[in-house]
Amino acid sequence: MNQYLYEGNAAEVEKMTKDALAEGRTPQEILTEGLIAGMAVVGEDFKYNILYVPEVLIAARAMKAGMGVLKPLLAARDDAAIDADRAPVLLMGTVRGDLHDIGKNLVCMMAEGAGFEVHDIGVDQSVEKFMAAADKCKPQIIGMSALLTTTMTYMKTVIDGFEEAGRTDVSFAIGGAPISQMFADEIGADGYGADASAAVELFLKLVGHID
Ligand code: B1M
Repeated sequence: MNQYLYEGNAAEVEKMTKDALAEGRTPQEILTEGLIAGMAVVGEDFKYNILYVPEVLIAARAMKAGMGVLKPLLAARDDAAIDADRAPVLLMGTVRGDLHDIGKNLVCMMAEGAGFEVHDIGVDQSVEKFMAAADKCKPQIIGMSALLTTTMTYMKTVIDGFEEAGRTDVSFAIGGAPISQMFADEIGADGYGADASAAVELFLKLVGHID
């Protein structure tokens, strides 16, 4: 599956994801060892100019084909999920200037599985767009994703924007490959998730569902 993902063969990645499920492998194992591991190799070769943007885009499409198969399973409410009638609202988006959405989409799927009502506003989102969306869906948590060192700084712009508007009724959670706990502390975010599971754990803590 790693190799097919690297080659951008979406049909094979989709088929192998289904086959792996039929063999009894868990969605988590397929995600981590099949899809994410394959994309890590793409990321390395991208860094050293062995692969270029078009090839990476095709690999991303193959990854999304596999994620499409896993989505109903990852987003299915798990046993420990928050009661549906008390579902806290999570607003998620990738920040302005950044078009990476695979990690954000994964976080959204797993948060749904934990019982959150998820509003995903997509990529390249400005502080104004986050505010307009927050007016509509009234989130307890705003989750922001950034994959570029040039866009991660925009997370502070969003947090400052809400603070300047006196909107302190919302918690901010952040994540993405270049993000660290130190950066989260520096920009005044309420927490950082290293991966989708850690992000969901953080969301549950922020709404007081776990300690
Ligand atoms: Co981009 N890209 N890319 N890219 N790309 C990176 C990020 C890069 C590290 C590659 C590299 O050089 N090795 C590099 C950034 C370098 C840097 O900033 N230091 C890079 C670059 C440079 C660029 C361009 C500038 C390239 C160019 O045009 N010259 C360009 C920028 C476009 C833009 O955004 N304006 C660009 C474009 C693209 C594509 C469009 C081709 C494609 C994105 C397709 C898409 O997302 N729809 C792409 C891809 C696929 C990657 C890599 C290869 C893979 C990213 C990915 O999907 N990983 C990436 C290399 C890498 O990360 N190693 C790279 C899989 C995903 C499951 O992991 O997104 O990390 P990740 O998400 C994780 C965690 O980070 C966390 O949970 C997820 C699940 O475990 N998480 C959160 C993520 N968001 C969270 C939010 C939370 C909590 C946790 O909220 C609370």
